[in-house]
Amino acid sequence: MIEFSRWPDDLSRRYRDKGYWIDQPLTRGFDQQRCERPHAFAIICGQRRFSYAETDRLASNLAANLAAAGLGRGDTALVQLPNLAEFYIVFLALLKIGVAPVNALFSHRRAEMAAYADQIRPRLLIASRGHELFRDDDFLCQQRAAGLSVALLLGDGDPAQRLESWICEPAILPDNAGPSAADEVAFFQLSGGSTGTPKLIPRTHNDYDYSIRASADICGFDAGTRFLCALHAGHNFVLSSPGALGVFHVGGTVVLADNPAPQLCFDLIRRHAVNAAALVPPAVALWLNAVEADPAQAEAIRSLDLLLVGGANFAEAQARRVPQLLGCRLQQVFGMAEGLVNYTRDGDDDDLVFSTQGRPISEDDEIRILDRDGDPVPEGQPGMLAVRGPYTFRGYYKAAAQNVSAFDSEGFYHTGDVVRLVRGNLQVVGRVKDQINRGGEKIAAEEIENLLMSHPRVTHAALVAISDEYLGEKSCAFVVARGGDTTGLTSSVLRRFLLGLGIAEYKLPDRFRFVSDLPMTAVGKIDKRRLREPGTAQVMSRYEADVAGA
Ligand code: J2J
Repeated sequence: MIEFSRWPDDLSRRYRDKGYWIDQPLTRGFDQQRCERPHAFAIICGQRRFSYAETDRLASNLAANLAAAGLGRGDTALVQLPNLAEFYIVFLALLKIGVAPVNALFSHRRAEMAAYADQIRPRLLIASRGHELFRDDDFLCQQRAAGLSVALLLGDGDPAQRLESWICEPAILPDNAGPSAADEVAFFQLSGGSTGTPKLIPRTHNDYDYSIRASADICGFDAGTRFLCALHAGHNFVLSSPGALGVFHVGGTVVLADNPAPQLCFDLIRRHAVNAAALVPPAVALWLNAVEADPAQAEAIRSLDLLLVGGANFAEAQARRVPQLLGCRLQQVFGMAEGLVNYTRDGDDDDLVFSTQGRPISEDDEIRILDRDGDPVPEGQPGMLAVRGPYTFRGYYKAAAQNVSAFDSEGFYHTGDVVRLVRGNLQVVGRVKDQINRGGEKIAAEEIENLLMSHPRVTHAALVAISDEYLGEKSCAFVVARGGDTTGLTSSVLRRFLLGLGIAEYKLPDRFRFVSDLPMTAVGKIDKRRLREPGTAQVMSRYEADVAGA
């Protein structure tokens, strides 16, 4: 059994009584559709199409082969796959035998993978030879020394560890194999983070399945839904809001794209009559520009009925262009891998849909919008968002110290987002967490600052957001050189240094500024407010000094 912070008994009882938690495994939705419409397509991936029955057959083979290799309930897995059907086959297989995976993003590199492995100590690793980390066996050898027992690689030459072979080899699941209990950890979601090391979020079958069922309902997904997944399949947004699992719950089809580039996606939309998609704001901008430049493209995406947009701030002016140019409905989503997900609703008027990020899934999502003293702000005023509810986690995995600051004594998770209430909907207006949101990709400032300061010639570093027309935010690192000597210490030297440490490329500072010292607050912390461009994130600044521990 995997240790994690549970909901207290009174809340668990309430969530069951209200029918949110139904004590079924996370494969429930898929299993039901596999019985009801075995021949319907669940996944389209390039030229390959997988019916519900076929997907299940392959996932069952893999599950049984893994069980025969001694893997089962209570074990963990580190998984890193690109947007291929195998991602879902593996996920379903692991759920079937109670192995809890971390699904790393494909952009993650050695540093992130090692940090996840350190936390979960995986017995199983599933990855692709196409990823630079798995071109040789270095990382695998390290993990074997640390307790890894099975490694399966997509595209490997040796059939014994070739993922495709394990998926295709028919096998029968032994009677004693099965999913973990519904109130136990089904898998770990990734936190965007705001501290030094990437953190993991335990998600149970009960809580995640509820968020998926409710999301599919709110977004009107049904068996006719053909959903384009163009962000990484493991990201919480496209996995569960309603995402691929929402599609499987209703018997629709997931169409996989490698990335959100308009040419690629428009072609997939046209070929497969895609009617729903989910994007981060910079990708929406690409789509809008493509149609504006060539209005004939609008015809190619005529089937698209619904575009879900979330992950980062979406400018109202852009939002208004979505129906005009793309000819589809817009639904804004403000969600987080930690739990809480908000949607604008069908009945919302245009102003609400274009200018707010929606309201929570559940009437039992308890929302508080707080001022610096922890008191509720007057209605309509910006404040820090805290939440407790049937699918919001109760603690990061193995992170007792961080949980103390992220949760209050009543178990409310303090999200680090600054929001205000607009006619019952939330509008995201800023952030107090020390994070950069680079077009939906989250960067924990502290993680990069620590790595920069591990360079022998750097004494201090501070990473802050700078505004960017396309991504919304980019990152700028302020660096103090040892002894003030910057000779030969250039941006490219530091970028190479960071790359050498094996971090994902999106975390590399977009800009470096070498300074002789950094401004300090009265309590001796770096005063990031003074490093930011004037006018950037003013709302955030109002709270930041207090949160920074003044
Ligand atoms: C502004 N900021 C937003 C939005 C998330 C659905 C959709 C997105 C995520 C996600 C997700 C935002 N406007 N519409 O998990 O299920 C910022 C907030 C939030 C953080 C969470 C889902 N939507 N954000 O983006 O875990 O700061 O999840 O706390 O990656 O993204 O990031 P993440």
